[in-house]
Amino acid sequence: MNRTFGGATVSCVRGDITEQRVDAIVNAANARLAGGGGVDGAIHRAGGPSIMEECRTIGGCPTGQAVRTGAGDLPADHVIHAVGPIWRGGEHGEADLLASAYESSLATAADAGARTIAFPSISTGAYGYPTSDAAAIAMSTVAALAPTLGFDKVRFVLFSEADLQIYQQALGRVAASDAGGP
Ligand code: AR6
Repeated sequence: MNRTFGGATVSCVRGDITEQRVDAIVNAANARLAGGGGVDGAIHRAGGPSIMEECRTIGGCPTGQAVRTGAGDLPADHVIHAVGPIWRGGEHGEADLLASAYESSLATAADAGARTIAFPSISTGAYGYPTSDAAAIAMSTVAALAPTLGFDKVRFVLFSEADLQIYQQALGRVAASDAGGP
């Protein structure tokens, strides 16, 4: 499923983020950039040790922000390590922090010259953010910002069929409101 906002085509696919041939892939990292499970574990395993070496040099990243490293053995050129919020019930600034993590990822990738980028579903695994709420924030943030930063393609890469459906619905809603529809 694809929708275009300005010059940026946003799509949702089911797959593994480590296999994406795009300029930049986004990691769902933690504030210490210390590695872990989920997407983070998969990226460091597939990309090799150079990514962690760069993460150690950078030292950390505040929640809601993102930093860039190379991509080691991965097919992408850059890894953008974004730190999403841990879900604590929704009244601790989680929505703003999640939007900020997407914004900072796009800005950091654009600074590095990226025009194509792949995102996982930040914060909805170990960090427990409800997926449909997170998908709505992800889509509206990307639809608003990706065209102004010169992106050609933004791909959401979902691990499960259920998550794919949720992200597709969110994309459809944002496209409808962008077009002035229902
Ligand atoms: N490709 C795409 N999506 C994936 C992949 C993959 N290879 N592997 C898992 N997912 P999570 P978070 C999905 O937990 O919630 C780590 O330990 C997964 O099914 O990776 O932001 C970090 O070090 C889920 O839908 O990220 C942090 O400590 C989504 O990616 C913490 O977890 C995000 O799940 C970050 O937690």
